[in-house]
Amino acid sequence: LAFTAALILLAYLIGSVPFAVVVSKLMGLQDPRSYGSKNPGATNVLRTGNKTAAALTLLGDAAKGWFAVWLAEKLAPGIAPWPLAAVVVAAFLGHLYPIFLGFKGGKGVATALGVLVAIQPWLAVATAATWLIIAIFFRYSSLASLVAAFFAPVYYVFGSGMAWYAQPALGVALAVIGVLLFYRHRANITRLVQGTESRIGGGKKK
Ligand code: NKO
Repeated sequence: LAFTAALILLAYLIGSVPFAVVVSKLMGLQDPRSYGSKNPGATNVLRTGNKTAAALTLLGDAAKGWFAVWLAEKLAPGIAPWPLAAVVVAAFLGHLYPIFLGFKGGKGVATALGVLVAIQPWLAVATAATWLIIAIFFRYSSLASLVAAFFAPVYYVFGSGMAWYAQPALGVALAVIGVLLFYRHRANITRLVQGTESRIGGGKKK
C-alpha cells in the first residue's frame, strides 16, 4: 500500500512539471501566466506567435502524462486497475494543481492526451482527431478540448465493446478527468457563450 501511495505521489510530481512555464523561460518568452488567458498551456503560449514554443509545450505536457503512467506500469508490473486509475488521475491533477507553481496550474488537455496514449493509443488517436476536427471547423481551442473531453470516456466505453480491452476503473478515471476538464474551462465556457472567446490563429475573426 505504501508502494502504491509512492507511485501515485510520483505521478503527481511528474504531472506537476509546468512545460508552458519551463519552455517559455528557456526560450526567453514572457511567462504565459501574464498574458492572454493567463493559462500555462500550449494554446496560450501560441498567443505569443511562437509556434515552436507552443508545440514544445504541447509535447512536454503530453509526454509527462504518458511518462507518469508508463513509469508506474514499469515500476509495478501488472499493477491493478484501480491503483493505475489513481496514478492516471494523479498525473492529471499534478498539471492542474502543480506543487511547483503554488498549486495554480493549467487546464489539463495536453496531459490528458498523454495519459490516453499510455492507456490506449487508439483511444488517444480518436480523441485527438475529435479535437482537431472541432478546432479546424470552429477555431476555438477550448471548444475542441471540451468536445474531446466529453467523447474520450464515451469512446473508451464503446471501444471496450469492440476491440479495446477496457477496465471500469480506467473508464471512471477518464470520466473524472473529463469533469475536471470542464470545471477548469468554466471561464472559457462563459466566453464561448458570450461570443468573446479568442480563436486559434490570433486576432478577432469577425
Ligand atoms: O488559453 O484558455 P486557453 O484558450 O492549451 O486554453 C484552452 C485550452 C487549454 O488547453 C491547451 C492544450 C492544447 C492541446 C491541444 C491538443 C489536444 C488534443 C487532444 C485532446 C485530448 C482531450 C482530453 C480527453 C480527456 C478525457 O483548452
